[in-house]
Amino acid sequence: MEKTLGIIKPDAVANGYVGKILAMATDEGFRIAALRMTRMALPTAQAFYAIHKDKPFYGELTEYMSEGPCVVVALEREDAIAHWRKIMGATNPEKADPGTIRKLYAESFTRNAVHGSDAPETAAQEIPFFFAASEVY
Ligand code: FUP
Repeated sequence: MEKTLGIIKPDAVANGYVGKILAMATDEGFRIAALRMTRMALPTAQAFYAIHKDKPFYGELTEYMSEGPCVVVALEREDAIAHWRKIMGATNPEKADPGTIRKLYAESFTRNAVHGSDAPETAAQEIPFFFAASEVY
């Protein structure tokens, strides 16, 4: 079993897609191991996306991620990291496969509805970024 960090981003929360996205996760066999709604302050979003701090889109990305509440989840399943990325779809929703979360619900390349960890080392940093060990069930 593997865990990944998922984020339902501010556009998807504001557009009312929390229930639909969580249902897609559980329908795909994910167990919700942790869940919280939280609005990141700008410095928190900047810390979460520190890997992108030199990229031209960093300002736009971190302002968007702090504009309203997200729903953060730790999702558990066999092959959780790769499988969550598969059902999220490509980063750019215009390139995402039909039926993926981003194709269905994303607003744009930046405002792309969901996040998922991209590797085991990333998940091991991202889950504790949001959850104390005692909050992961
Ligand atoms: P992903 O792993 O699919 O979330 O994508 P990345 O880690 O490469 O990028 C993180 C976020 O930055 C993406 F979800 C969307 C945003 N982004 C842009 O806004 N513009 C870009 O050119 C690349 C990424």
